[in-house]
Amino acid sequence: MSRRTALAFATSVLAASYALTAPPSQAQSTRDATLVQTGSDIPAKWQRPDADYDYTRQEVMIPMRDGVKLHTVILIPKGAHNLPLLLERTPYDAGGFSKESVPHLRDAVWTANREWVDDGYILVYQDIRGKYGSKGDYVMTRPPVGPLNPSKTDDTTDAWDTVDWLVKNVKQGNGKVGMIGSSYDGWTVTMALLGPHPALKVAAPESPMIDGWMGDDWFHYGAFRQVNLDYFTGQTTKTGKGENVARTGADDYQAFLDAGSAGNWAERNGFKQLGFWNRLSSHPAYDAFWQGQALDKFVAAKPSSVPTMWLQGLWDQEDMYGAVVTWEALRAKGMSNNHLVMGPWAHSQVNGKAETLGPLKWKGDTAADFRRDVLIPFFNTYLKDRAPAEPLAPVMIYNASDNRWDKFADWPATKALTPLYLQADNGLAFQPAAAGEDSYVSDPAKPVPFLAPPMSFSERSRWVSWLLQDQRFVSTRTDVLSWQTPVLTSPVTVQGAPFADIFAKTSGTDGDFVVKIIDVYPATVAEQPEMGGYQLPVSMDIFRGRYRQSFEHPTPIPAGEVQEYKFRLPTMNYVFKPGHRIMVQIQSSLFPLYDRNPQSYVDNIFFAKPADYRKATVAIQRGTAGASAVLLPVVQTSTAIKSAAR
Ligand code: PG9
Repeated sequence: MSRRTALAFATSVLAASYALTAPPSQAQSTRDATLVQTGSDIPAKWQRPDADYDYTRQEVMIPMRDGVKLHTVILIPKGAHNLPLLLERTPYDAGGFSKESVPHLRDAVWTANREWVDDGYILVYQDIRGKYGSKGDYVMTRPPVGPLNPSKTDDTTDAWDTVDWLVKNVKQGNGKVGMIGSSYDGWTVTMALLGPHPALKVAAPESPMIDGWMGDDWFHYGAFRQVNLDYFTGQTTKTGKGENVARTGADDYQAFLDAGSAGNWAERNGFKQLGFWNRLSSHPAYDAFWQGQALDKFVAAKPSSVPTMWLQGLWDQEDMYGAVVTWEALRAKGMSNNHLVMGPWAHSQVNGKAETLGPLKWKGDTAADFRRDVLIPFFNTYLKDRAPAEPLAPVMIYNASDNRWDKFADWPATKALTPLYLQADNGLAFQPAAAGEDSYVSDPAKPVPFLAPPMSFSERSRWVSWLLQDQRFVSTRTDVLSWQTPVLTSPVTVQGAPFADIFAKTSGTDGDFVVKIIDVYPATVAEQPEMGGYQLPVSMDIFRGRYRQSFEHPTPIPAGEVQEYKFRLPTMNYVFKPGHRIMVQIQSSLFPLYDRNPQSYVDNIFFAKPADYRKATVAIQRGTAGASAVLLPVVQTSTAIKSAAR
């Protein structure tokens, strides 16, 4: 470097270091102001230019009557005029229901909503109180205003206030609103029906959570569904998405066995901080707490005039109970425009693709076809004054055996229940059996799994199809008893809700009864070889024995005395085909989905102690003294079964 260059270099370094050390005000005054940013680089509110978008996305905070504001996303097609609004209220992040920064509305929404976009709807998603972007307190499936909810607001008033705001403020709307949503969101639809705004013209509760004790998410006839423990933390540890409970091992069967009781699992994992867990675990029986939020009773007490389509999957692994029972309650009240649809679907599958379920394959996409041909035309009737191509049947239930939709003017197709009796030598027939019993030892240390271990509740594909699982994985266990008909020579058609009517004695003082109605496939099936001999559950449920006389006031089972356990099983529209057999299976656990019954009576099973869990010998009765049977709404009977009866 020459001397001159070296001097020039030194001067420039000096100048630069002066500029760096000079006070900012001086730097700004002597230099271009765009060189320095004084505030945050993030604008207070980013306005996304939407010139290339075919819709506008508005996020608003809608005020409720008590001043609490609910975060609401409104998607309006550009150029919209006189369009109806489709409203979904959710605890699952309204903002996430559509993608941002996606210029075409069809691409921004999820599968089921594309068809509504195509038909011309304004889509509205709202976070319910206390979840995600909404203000206020969150209460799990907040009970209606009344003894369990002393405030002046609930999801009925919040839906009313939201609809009111929408029809007054969304200028592109036609003043008519339809509500839709599955599961929890189906619960919010049902809540809206308890006091609907006049602009709410049509509703579709899909797999709605209606009675969490009888047969929807939390319990089935008093047996607790431990899969909800992750749900409690997911929903109630944070305003947004909470976490699942941490696992120290890969197998939930072992993890829940090691925990002992559900209460021990919960409390070791910090659940004492969670209000809903504390309330639920203090009310194991069907007392005022559960009765006071059973929505079928509320809906039937004050039927709305809003045309409603109650939707549910035939193998719905989460909310199998509510839709059909509420439809029945309204039907009993003479409500017209009350529709029931049961598809060959798992939970919420109505909103996805439904070409298959477990091992079963349907003709086409039964969910997309249904949405296009039935659901959207139903909404259009009331929101667009567009008459459907053909009148809608009051009841549509998929017939999985014949692979088609069956339509009914009324349901069940028959009110008569035909007993299918357990027989000696593991037979099953429509004619009463001679007296006898079949017994097994139920050991809480080795409960019958609901899915073959190792298993994890988070394995989605196994979870959505567990109700269709081939039961051969347990039917050789000594604590699982099976009875089956001879091979059928003509079809047996069952249309309605069957009942389990089991007479049993146990050496314990409490116990659970799991009853399954199974379609046993022929030993070989040419069209689908993997179905050879398949034991397909068509209807099953669990019943906690202490509730055999009263759901509200449980009582110990007198050890060694025959008792009757009678309970309704999930609805069927099913044909047992020639070449198949009907099987009934009984066992005393379905673990870890359901918590274990200690089999010795304790006040609150959530907090049973290790010493309370005891083996019991369970004897299922046959014959005149206790003729155990499943009671089937049979509309067509196989003579083969009758003649084969012992
Ligand atoms: N089955 C879920 C649920 C509904 C209501 C309460 C708790 C859980 C759901 O899918 O939303």
